[in-house]
Amino acid sequence: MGLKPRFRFRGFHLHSFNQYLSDKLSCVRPIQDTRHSTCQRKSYGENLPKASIVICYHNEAFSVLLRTVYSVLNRSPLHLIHEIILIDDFSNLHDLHQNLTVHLEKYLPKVILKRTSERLGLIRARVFGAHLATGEVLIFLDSHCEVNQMWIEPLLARIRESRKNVAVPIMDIINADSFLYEPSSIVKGGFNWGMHYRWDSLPKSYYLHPGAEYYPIESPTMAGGLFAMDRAYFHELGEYDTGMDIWGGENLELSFRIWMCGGRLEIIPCSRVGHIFRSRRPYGGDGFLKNSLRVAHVWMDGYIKYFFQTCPSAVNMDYGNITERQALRKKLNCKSFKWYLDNIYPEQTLPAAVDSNAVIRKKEKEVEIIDVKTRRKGLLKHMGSGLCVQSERSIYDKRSLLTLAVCEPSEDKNQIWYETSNQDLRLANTLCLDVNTTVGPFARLMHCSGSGSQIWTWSTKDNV
Ligand code: UD2
Ligand code: MN
Repeated sequence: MGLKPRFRFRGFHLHSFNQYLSDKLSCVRPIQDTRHSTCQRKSYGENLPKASIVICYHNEAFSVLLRTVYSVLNRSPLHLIHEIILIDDFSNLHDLHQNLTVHLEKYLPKVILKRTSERLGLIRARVFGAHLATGEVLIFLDSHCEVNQMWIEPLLARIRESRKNVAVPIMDIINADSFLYEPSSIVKGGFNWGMHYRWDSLPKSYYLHPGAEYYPIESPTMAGGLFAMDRAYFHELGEYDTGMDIWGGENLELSFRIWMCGGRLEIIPCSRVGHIFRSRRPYGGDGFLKNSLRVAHVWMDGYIKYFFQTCPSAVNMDYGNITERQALRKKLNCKSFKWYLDNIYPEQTLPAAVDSNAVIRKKEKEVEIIDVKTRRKGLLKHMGSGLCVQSERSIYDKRSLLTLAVCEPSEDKNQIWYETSNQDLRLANTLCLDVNTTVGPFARLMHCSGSGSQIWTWSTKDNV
């Protein structure tokens, strides 16, 4: 007998994914091997360093958390797993801690579970977990992942090559509604001047290199949740900024620090880990703006002005004391942000001057406010046919494909595009023009995410 709809929705409300379905799936399940076939033939030798896997969570769904742990145990050679450390960041979900304790004692005695004595937020919780770890390498995972075949070997092999390599797997997608495991394309990490992480596509030339399908790719930033790093190096490099709260910013901070202070950050195409991407964070609290300010003040030198230009509400916000982190930058003798942009992220552009019509838009269910400015608005006219681009369905319909229709330069919102300071194009100032590269290049409407798949440039100067 199924649950009444009321209870099905409860799972969505608590977790922003289909918990009802997850509870019905086994915690051990086969998933598609999404690696390139060349990866399947590679081997990495015997003497790989052992890893401590650190997984922090606040109010994670029991079935999803267990599936994360089981996937690690079932798809890694056990001699490479020094330990799995679960950090319960002061969850208050009924029975979660009790059920987990019982399950681990009964079935998984090697998995360590520690609970924090107050809500630390994911950044401090990770530092707490890293201090308990004793393996040679630290691997952080979010609590809603499934690792794929041979995910761990290529990460560890890269760290064996150099302890200053920080290795990031390709993040596949576990669909939040259907729980299907879907491959994602190979992209790099970047950021926009609102200090949001974004995915940047690789230049076409990348695919022409022999071995491109398995060779590590230098990445200016990482998404933050999944990476492997030599444990002693993590401490040497200053762990995380523990002045940061709950969520956000630590991924860019660590990325800048790695590159500017002598390390390397790489995406490893042969390592694949699925992650549930949610459209909304279901738990309370967020430190994004304050955390980003700390990052900008410590690491970005004069370039902080572009952050303020993009996000004026940050200018007068309190961000706490940063003297320790500034001292760390000095101690480690780190390079300038200009060096980082010139050498590691040359494709980054600076925001153009913007007009003063600030459009403050609330994203999803008021999770955060993004300051986005409109540069101009108008129709997108196809030169050949003289037709205009519009949404196939409603302007509010996510995933809607786009079609060409007779231009209606009136107030019909269905054809009015807003170009913003984020370099994206918003239909009726709502959803963004996005390219889906997973199933071939299709243009569609999606929530604005600041990702590389939503950045557009003009091909000729006067073509407005
Ligand atoms: C991404 C990262 C995430 C983190 C974040 C920026 C991936 C896959 N995820 O957001 O790891 O870097 O960007 O900060 O790259 N959690 C706690 N305590 C809290 C809040 C969250 O332990 O107070 C846990 C949470 O249960 C989850 C992890 O931290 O396991 C990351 O949180 P998220 O999944 O909400 O973040 P995500 O994936 O949107
Ligand atoms: Mn996550």
